[in-house]
Amino acid sequence: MHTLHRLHYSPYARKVQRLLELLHVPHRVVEVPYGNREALAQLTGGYVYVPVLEMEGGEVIVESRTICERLLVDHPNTLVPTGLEGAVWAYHDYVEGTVEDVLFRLASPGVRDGWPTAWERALYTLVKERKFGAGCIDAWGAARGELLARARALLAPTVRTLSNQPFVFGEQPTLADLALYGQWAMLEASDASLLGEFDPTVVTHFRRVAELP
Ligand SMILES: N[C@@H](CCC(=O)N[C@@H](CS)C(=O)NCC(=O)O)C(=O)O
Repeated sequence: MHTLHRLHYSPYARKVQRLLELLHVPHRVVEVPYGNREALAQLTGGYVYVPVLEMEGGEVIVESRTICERLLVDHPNTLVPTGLEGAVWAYHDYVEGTVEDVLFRLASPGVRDGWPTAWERALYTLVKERKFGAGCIDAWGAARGELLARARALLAPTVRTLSNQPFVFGEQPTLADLALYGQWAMLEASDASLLGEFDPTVVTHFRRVAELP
């Protein structure tokens, strides 16, 4: 059985988890303690981000894009339909680049405040401040309205599409929907009310993808 190492709020890990479920791949999910990644570092040889997929045979794969590529090759599926490969992967990459760049800022204050220990809150803050500067998480909290407006504008074409059809590329789900699902899961993990502040279409899409058998 495969093992997925994840953090609950990680959009990349949640995308991989839903993919494992949709492909009906037997797996277990290990929640990595944010403040103690010793086991993860030992498993990977020092990589302490998530997701990490530990394959049944012992192979360890990091980077969610690489994990998805491998799972999609190993298990028959219709998540990257013939003829749409470029478009589906491009949309996936757009969500995890341009869209995530706004949404993680919206999610960060809630994710930080949700850690149960002072050490984890401090570590999360340190990781973000090393990259984005002192006080960045509080600044994003203060700019919530502006970030929401940017996110709404960015996602407006997607919302228009999803108000006319159930999934990004039509009647059937693709990897593009799983990438969006990961983002919705991150917002929900940060603050249960955040997702509802977008168009209700987004909430419906989140549920629709979450409930796919
Ligand atoms: N490009 C990587 C990104 C992985 C990544 O950034 N993971 C974040 C969670 S979303 C993480 O592990 N953060 C650990 C930390 O904040 O210390 C992927 O797609 O797997």
